[in-house]
Amino acid sequence: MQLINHERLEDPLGETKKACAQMLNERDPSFTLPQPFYKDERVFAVDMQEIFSKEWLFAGMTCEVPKKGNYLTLTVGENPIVLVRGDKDAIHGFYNVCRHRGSKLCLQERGKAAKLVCPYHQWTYELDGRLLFAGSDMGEDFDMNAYGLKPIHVRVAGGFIFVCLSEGEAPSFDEFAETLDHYLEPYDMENTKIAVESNIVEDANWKLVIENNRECYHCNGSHPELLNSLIEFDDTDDPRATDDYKALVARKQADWSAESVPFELKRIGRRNRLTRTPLLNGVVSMTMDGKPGSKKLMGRLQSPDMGSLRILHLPNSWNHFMGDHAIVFRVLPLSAQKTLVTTKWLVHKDAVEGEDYNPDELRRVWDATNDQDRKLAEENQRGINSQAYQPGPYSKTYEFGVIDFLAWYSEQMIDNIEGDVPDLK
Ligand code: 3BY
Ligand code: FES
Ligand code: FE
Repeated sequence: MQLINHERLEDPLGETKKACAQMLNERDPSFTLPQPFYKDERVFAVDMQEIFSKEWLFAGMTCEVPKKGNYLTLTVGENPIVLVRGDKDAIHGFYNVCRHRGSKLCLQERGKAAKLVCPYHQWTYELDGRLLFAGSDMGEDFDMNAYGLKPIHVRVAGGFIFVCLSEGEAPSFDEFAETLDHYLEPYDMENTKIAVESNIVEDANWKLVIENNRECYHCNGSHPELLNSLIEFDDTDDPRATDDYKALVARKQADWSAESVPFELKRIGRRNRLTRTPLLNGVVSMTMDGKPGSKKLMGRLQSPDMGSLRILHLPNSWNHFMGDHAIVFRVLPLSAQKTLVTTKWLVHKDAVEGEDYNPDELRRVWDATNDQDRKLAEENQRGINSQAYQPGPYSKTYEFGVIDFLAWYSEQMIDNIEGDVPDLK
């Protein structure tokens, strides 16, 4: 499928791409990135082409499109996307762009439609993207088959929907998909619903948002609400892990084994990391008082005391699954120094608002945490924008997660740039 037909214009980013690859090749992997990676609109455009248009991205949850005709929209850079549930439970993904004169097609964030009808001149598409109706005067030789919606890659696993805008083959995904299905089986994610959600725009580069999430070095100074439940590390091999933590893990893992829920730390390349970790002793959920935020437990779980199943998907998602509710996070870059962070709190679909859960209570810890993280990322951005900024060293004890994220980012950028700038080497 030919998506872009701009070959008469030279790639205006060609030189920027070469410079990016060179700077990434030369950087010290245990230091923050050179300033342009956080600040410069041209480098941002390269991020959008080489990462956000080529890698798998977390888009939304299958429970957001529960029935045939339900759709969900999002925007990746300049690309509006629509995900729609069609026949046989299939979830289709398309550019949300009409093939007549290019209007955006589905305008709501979520909606339900028997067919997808363009608001401009009512061209009408089947849920699988075929063009069904194009007015009455397109001429006799008009070929309806040539004007279907442009598809994107879509994968569904464990209740998550991922998309990839790559023009050719998408990167491999099978191992992560199988792992997600396995780890999320106890939660029956198709039968959950969004209790409440938030969208915040942070005045910071998307990588600063992810870097901030990949360490808890800042937690003590910034996150009193989160530290009512969260332990600052999640691995018995972590240099900070105490004997008490190791003993707690051993006890909880015995309980989790009895419920047949996975807990092992699993890494898939550097892109994905999954692990179940205990919350503070005596605490079962990320709520202000540590008690369940929803009385109805998720899926087949019998105990609320499931710790937190943490799932990382680079470049744009981290998640916490507890016994009573789950919190999913999606990061979408808006410009070099603006990023949309969407947080969704999910509960069992039969949980009754006001009886089983109170959305205002459910969201309190992570609303506070998100706002604290927003301020940290924004101040980080302000300092980086200064002419005084130069890359600084990460702590290998506290910030290895950030080092890993940037190792993934650098490797993907260099590989993907080499794929489309032939004379790079
Ligand atoms: O996602 C988390 O749980 C936390 C928030 C702060 C640090 N990060 C690892
Ligand atoms: Fe969609 Fe005209 S642009 S029908
Ligand atoms: Fe934080």
